Formats: sequence, C-alpha cells, structure tokens
Amino acid sequence: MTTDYTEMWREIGLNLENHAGLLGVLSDAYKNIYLSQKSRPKGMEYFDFVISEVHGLRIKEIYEAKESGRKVVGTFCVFVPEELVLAADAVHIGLCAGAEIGSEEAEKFIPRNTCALIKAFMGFKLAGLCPYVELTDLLVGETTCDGKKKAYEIFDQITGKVYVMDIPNMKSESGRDLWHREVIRFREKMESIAGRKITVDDMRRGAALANGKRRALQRLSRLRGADPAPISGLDALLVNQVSFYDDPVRFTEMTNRLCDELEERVKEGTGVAVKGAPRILVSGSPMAIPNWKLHAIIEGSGAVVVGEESCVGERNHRSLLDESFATDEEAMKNMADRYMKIDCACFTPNNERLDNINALREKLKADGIIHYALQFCTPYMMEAHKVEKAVGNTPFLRVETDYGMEDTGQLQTRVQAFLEMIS
Ligand code: BJ8
Repeated sequence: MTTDYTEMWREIGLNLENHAGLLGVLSDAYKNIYLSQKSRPKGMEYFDFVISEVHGLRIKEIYEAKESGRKVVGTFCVFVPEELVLAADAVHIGLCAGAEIGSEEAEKFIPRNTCALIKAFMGFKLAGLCPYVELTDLLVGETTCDGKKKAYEIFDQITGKVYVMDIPNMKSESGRDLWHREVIRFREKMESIAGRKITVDDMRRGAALANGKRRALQRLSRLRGADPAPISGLDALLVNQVSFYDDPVRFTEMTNRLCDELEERVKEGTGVAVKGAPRILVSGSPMAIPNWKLHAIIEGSGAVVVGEESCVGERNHRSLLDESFATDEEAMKNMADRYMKIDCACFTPNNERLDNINALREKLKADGIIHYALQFCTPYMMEAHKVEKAVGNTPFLRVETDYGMEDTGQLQTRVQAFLEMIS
C-alpha cells in the first residue's frame, strides 16, 4: 500500500497494532505463494493490486459509499440473495475469513472444536482486525450448519446487527415454500435498511450486476478446461475470493479482460504447467481469503488445480438468476428458485452435488479429486463418503485440515503420493 490509511483505520475502530501484524503476514504470504508463480497472466496484476489494497482502497471506497448514504451488508453464505442487496443500492460484502487469527479470542465464546471458518469470522471481529465487519449496517446469517446457526446468536450479542435467514434442511415442497417466504422477508428487510421500496426495475438492475459477475466467473471456469491450463488454480481461486468483496462492475470488467487474455493463451497453447500435468479438482468446504494452503501444496507438487467445487468457486456462480421477470411475484419466485439449486452439504439428501461433481470433472478433464473438508465441518466430512462412491474410478483423496500450517508437511506427503499414483 502506498497511501497511509492509519487515520481511517483508527476511525473505523480497528486494533492498530494487531492490524499492522496481520497486514505484514498477509503481504509476506502473498509474495511467497503468489508472486513467485511462473508464467502468470498479465491480467492478474489487477488482482495483485486488489490484494495489496484489501484493507486500503476498497475500505476507503466503502467508507465513502457509506458517507454518501449507501448501506453496507455483510454475508457469510452464498445463499443470501446478492441481487436484493444490490437492488437496494447497498454494498454487498462476503465476510468469511480464511486465516487463523483471533482464535483464542473466539474460543472464549465458542467451543475449540468449531470449524476454522467460524472461528475466523468471530476472531477477526474480536481482535479488531476486520474493517469490513465494522463498516456493515447489517450482518446476514443463515441456518445452514449447526456451528454457524449458534455462532450467529453470539455474534449478534457482540455486534447487535445480525439478521438470520431460515434455510430449510430439505428441498421438499414445504422447504421450498419456506425459502420462498424467506426471500420475501429478506427483501422487506433490505427495504427497511435502505429506507425505500425495492421496485422491479431495481431488482432487474441487481440481477444484471450479480449475473454479470457470475457469467465472468463461468467463463473463467470454462477456460480452465484447456490443457495446458492457461491459469493456475491459485490465481483462479484468488479471482473467486476477490469476487466477494470487490466492486461488482469493476470486478466483472477485469475478470472478463483476464478471460480475453486466457482465450489467447489457450489458442497459443500457453499454460502455467506442462501439457499433461496432473489436473486436480478440489471439492468441499469453502476456501475463504487468504486460505491458499491446499492449492499451494498441490501446485507446488507439480499438478494444476483446474476447479473448485465449493462456494468459493462453482457453487457460487454455477446458476444464473432468470432475469425475465416482469412482476414482483415473478422476481421473488425466480430468486427463490435460483438459490434452491445450491447443492450445499447442509441439505439432506444432496444428490445434485454428486451429479454436479461428475459433470464438472468431465468438463474440466480432471484426473483426480481432492475432497477438502475443514476440521469439524460435519456436513462436508460426512458427504465425502458419498462423493467418493459417486465418482467411481476417479482417483480420490480425502483431506481434513484447518487454517494452521502445522500439518503442511504431512499434507505435502499425502498429496505427492496421490499425484504419483495418478501419474
Ligand atoms: S452454501 S458451504 S457458504 S453454508 S465450513 S461454517 S458448513 S462447519 S461454509 Fe457454507 Fe453457505 Fe453451505 Fe456454502 Fe459450517 Fe462447514 Fe464451517 Fe461452513
């Protein structure tokens, strides 16, 4: 960062000492993992810049948006209808965190055996490290896994601004009805936050923005099907992570520009790894920024990650919202339908996920699947068994880990043995 943002961080209420430590660690990790990669597309320079300003310029933009009267809404799950946030002209930020920070603070409120993702969003807040959380007017939780459900109750005691969407456990008729009503209730909540009605035109505008991002990410996903892969898994993961907090118009434009370049690379046969390098599909729990551990290990071992079957990946952008609505009712129905397609392991049964993984494996020509579950993430740990059976003869490795670095050596050994087996 070239600008000094200390005054802004002080005003927001961050713990300046802890925060300086966090930025130092992030910057070192980024240099080691990202900037050392070979043959990166030029279009990644924009994303390098975004990371260098992750708590700088983007926070300044949001701060200014707030001063101009816009609201800021933070979410933790891809179930929260982003288009309704955008329709209310609010800023939408995905708040999940991928670093082991503030765990000790978090463990004063939640059990030790809670997944790292939950500990991190609590920990970042409690340690005074997250400017995004501080700037939000509303934090939207959801009833997905038990850990999140109960953590939101505590998070509301701490922040006083949590709203929870009721997500059904089953995609039954009554489950779908419940969800439809929840989408309407969320729209009303957004109207009360924004202090005005959300019109059909507003929703069209929100839908176009959200779908624009999804189309760009779908394009990126398709391009990763080429051999040699034109972009590393690390870089593609980063683009997906940045999609949760960047300005949607700028993000879409820069991702499409990156894809233009990747199309050229595919035509020329330029790749980030040699043609024929093992191609890995990573599937499972979401990898929030800056959780790059598994990708760094896989790609550091000579393979290339060609896809993420996760919420920071395909599950977030696989389906578009049907924009052909003309009335309020149609808009609500289309939104409810679009989100009910999400194949999160919190549902029972969740057979669509198995079909989606097989389709993705074929589309990306993956040689093997690494199933990734955060420790204590019961839904994904449990579902690994069904995934392994569903992918048949495709080589499959099950990994459970957290945000810490203690198991890096052990993971490296397991991943390398897996890749040798594939070769
Ligand atoms: S739609 S995956 S974003 S709930 S890792 S907190 S599941 S114990 S994040 Fe998720 Fe929405 Fe589902 Fe996606 Fe719980 Fe697992 Fe932790 Fe998780």
